[in-house]
Amino acid sequence: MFGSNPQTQTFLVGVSGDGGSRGVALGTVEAGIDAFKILECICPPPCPPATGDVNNDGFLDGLDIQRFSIAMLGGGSPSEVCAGDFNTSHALDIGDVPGFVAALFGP
Ligand SMILES: [Ca+2]
Ligand SMILES: [Ca+2]
Repeated sequence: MFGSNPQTQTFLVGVSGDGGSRGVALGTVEAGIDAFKILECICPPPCPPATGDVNNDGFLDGLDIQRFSIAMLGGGSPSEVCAGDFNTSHALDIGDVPGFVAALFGP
């Protein structure tokens, strides 16, 4: 993984093998990359400002607490993450809780 901005992170995946015909590595396999070219970078669209309406029903109320909690545990859709990402970390994490609580109970 390269870069520090999630919008520009790149994942490089490679597969190496021992060349055996049985499909089972019998020893240590070493591999390296001599040259590579980035052909395409697919970045998620930027999130609009977080609203806290995680279940996207047009209201900010107690029903969003459950979806926020589930999304924070990794079970959220991209739109749910965007709706609750108050600290703009591109994920729902503990840093979003103060913003979510303030939005939920604020004026
Ligand atoms: Ca809602
Ligand atoms: Ca966040």
